[in-house]
Amino acid sequence: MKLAFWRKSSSDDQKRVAAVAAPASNPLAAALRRITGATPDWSAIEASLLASDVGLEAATALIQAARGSGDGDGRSRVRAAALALLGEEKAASDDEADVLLLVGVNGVGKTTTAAKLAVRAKGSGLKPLLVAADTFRAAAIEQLRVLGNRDGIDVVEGRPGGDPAAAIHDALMLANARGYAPVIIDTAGRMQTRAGLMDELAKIRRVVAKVAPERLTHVLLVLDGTAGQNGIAQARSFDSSAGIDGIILTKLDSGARGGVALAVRRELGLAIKWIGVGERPTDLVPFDAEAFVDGLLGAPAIT
Ligand SMILES: Nc1nc2c(ncn2[C@@H]2O[C@H](COP(=O)(O)OP(=O)(O)OP(=O)(O)O)[C@@H](O)[C@H]2O)c(=O)[nH]1
Ligand SMILES: [Mg+2]
Repeated sequence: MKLAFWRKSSSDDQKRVAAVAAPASNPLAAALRRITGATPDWSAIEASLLASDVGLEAATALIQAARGSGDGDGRSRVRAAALALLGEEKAASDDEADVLLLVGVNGVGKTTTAAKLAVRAKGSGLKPLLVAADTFRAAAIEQLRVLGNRDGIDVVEGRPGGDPAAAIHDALMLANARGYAPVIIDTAGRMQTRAGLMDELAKIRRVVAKVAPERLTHVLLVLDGTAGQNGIAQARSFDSSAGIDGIILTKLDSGARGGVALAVRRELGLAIKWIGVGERPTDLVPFDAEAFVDGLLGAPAIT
């Protein structure tokens, strides 16, 4: 089944990505205009990158790469370096995943993002299934049920206090029988430091591989874009326990300065798949590196 198209970014998506990437009052664009010939003011550009939450490591790497590449003005050099850092588009097969398992610490946006993904899939003519596998809290199951009802999406509910893997097992059997895809699984928030909880994630992954071996499964780590360096530490820990296939960066609309995406990419080496840009069901867009970098750097200077 061809699933990739629901993740393709439209021009409207690209505008939204660019808008959340843009730092308030765009100091970067201003710094990038302070260019005299081929001698950009690198320290001003680095300071602006830091002010946009790019982080010291990524900012240093970007400036180094941009300085080293002799071609073009400051903006185009920084732009090329940022795009290289964000990496090439993933291979097409990467976008064919039809089981998406959302993991992350408490409150980052897993449940609402699961619903947003389903809305997007449905809007593209697919038949998504939501799975409420956060069985730790009855309220979490209720939350996904309400979102599913609101958006007209079927939800398989785990039993409060029950084994999340059992709910996932049932959901995948149903999906196989009734042709649901993608299957989007919401899990409980967990501390990355709690070994038992992290083991459970590994178990869930094994169940999915067993029940639906023909379905490509991706574990997506949901990170709160406003959490900064803390998010990076979470990601390392989740990756070693469950194996992370990609990142969903949420809340870029609320206080996070977009540069955090570059920090995440640089420090984790994991692809950002989606970004959350608000609280409405449609406020999730595919991460688009070019649109993002153009938003971050501002419009090119008119010369
Ligand atoms: N502004 C904004 N708010 C968001 C975004 N994504 C999620 N939220 C909000 O973040 C809050 C927590 O979202 P949930 O989806 O319940 O988070 P969770 O990770 O499932 O939380 P737990 O199940 O408690 O671990 C809610 O108020 C969401 O509306 C986003 O992209 N932008
Ligand atoms: Mg939740």
